[in-house]
Amino acid sequence: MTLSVTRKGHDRAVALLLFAASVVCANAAAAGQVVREAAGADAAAIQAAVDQFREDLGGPNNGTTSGSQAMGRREITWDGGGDAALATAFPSPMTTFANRGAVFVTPGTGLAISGQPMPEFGDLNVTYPNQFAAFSSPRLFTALNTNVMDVWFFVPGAGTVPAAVSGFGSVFTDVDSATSTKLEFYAPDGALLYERFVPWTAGNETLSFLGVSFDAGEVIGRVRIISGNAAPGPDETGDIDLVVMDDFIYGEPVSTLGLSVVPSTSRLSRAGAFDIVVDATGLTASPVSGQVTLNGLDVTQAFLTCAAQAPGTQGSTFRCPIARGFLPSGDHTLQVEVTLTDGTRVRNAVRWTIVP
Ligand SMILES: [Ca+2]
Ligand SMILES: [Ca+2]
Repeated sequence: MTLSVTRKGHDRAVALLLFAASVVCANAAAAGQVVREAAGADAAAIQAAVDQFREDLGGPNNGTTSGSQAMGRREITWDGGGDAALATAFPSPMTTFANRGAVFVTPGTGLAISGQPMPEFGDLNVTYPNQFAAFSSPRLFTALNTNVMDVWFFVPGAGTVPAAVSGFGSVFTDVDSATSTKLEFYAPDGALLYERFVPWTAGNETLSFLGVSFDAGEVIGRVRIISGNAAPGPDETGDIDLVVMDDFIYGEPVSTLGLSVVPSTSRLSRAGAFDIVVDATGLTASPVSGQVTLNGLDVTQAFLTCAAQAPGTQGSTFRCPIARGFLPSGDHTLQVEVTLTDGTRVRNAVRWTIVP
């Protein structure tokens, strides 16, 4: 879209008809989360699910390349330093991987990467090397004195520009319970988009994988990881299920800075009218082009035509009124992406659950 809206041309009825046609098409295409998961005795048991998830996100693996790349994904194996590396603890927030666009926060006392002198967290408990196994050898990851941590996304680099991704997945080791280990996916506006337990399998030194991406345009600003039902430290006895993490795999982080959409992610009554407001006034450079999608389908022209006719559209704030009953019941995701004069892009999305 061109963000300088002209007010000539189509009348508002045409705009709404266009938008309506887009909604009908987009509704047919509505999907949502794509889940890849597996659990088993060894790396081979989850390899296909991991590879399918990588394919969902697309390539290449952008490693530590600074800035948000046009395509691809990021991965963290924790294996830098190799076999000789010492077990290392980090304070929260842990910014070590900000160059890959991820910062870790925990309510516990910190986070740790496993290593010598007793790999697989034998430093936390001497039984753990017989409990846990690596997917990518040799190092693993955990939060300390808690089973809870959050992954926040930033534009890869200094970790100062908030960003969002299209999907996130993690490998876990030794998930023994169907309800101990979970991923929660939150939109940039803070609303919960989806949550799912990580698949389990009996035995020790097993591996599990859960990866979720979104194909209707949703983006994730934060992932909460609940890893097992207790903090690492004790022996795994009784109902305790200790779980630690290996590889993180996630979509390329794209800045959300200065771009917002309301209504935010929420339930909306079909009986009510509302205005879609896209606010791009906080962008750090001038917009060059952009795209609006509804449920994954391009509705840029319809949205701009609607906004051009509506009161309340001025400068970099775009308003499109939605009449009562206009959107069918169900989930609808509106995503806006803008390319700036400096070549960077900004992207945000909301999901409305329309209820009767
Ligand atoms: Ca590893
Ligand atoms: Ca366990």
